Amino acid sequence: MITHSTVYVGLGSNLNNPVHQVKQGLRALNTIPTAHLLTHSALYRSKPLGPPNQPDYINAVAVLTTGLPPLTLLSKLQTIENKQGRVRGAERWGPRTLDLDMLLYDNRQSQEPQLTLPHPGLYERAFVLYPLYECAPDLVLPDGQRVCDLMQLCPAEGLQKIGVQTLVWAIQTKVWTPLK
Ligand code: ROI
Repeated sequence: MITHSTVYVGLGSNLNNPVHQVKQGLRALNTIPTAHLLTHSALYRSKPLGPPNQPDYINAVAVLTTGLPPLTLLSKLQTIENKQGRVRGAERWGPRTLDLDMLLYDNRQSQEPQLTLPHPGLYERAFVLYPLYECAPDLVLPDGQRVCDLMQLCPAEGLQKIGVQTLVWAIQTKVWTPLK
């Protein structure tokens, strides 16, 4: 029997037209074999966490269903980041064209060197919690914490919703249709 897992992915960009990078990233997620984009949040503008002398970020969260195991999916995410011009090994917490963070993979908890699940930044980052809540208001994390409770403890700190969902996906055709 094929089982499908539910995966939450955080997207972030602050270089080379970040809105375009995030939308392109959402489309690319849907092209991963055996992965389907179920929904995504609005796009949000956020102040940089890390060195302040970098542009604001655009953030979003996507929800995927996939039969790929976590590390296989991780490598697909890294391929997408690379295709969108990601340069690794640059300044720590510096600007980037596209970051795809695996936030949650079902209820898995893992501390592998390549992948920590849930993503350790999930618990206190407004630019993750608010779009995550938008996708799944009833979500409970593997340790029993509710996303809605974490969000209430986390000030929005200049987080700005910049658009409603701009893409819809036709299930049979995998064709993206921009909403008017
Ligand atoms: N800051 C914001 N606002 N959004 C991000 O996606 C983001 N990603 C990062 C660092 C550099 C930590 N800061 C960020 O990786």
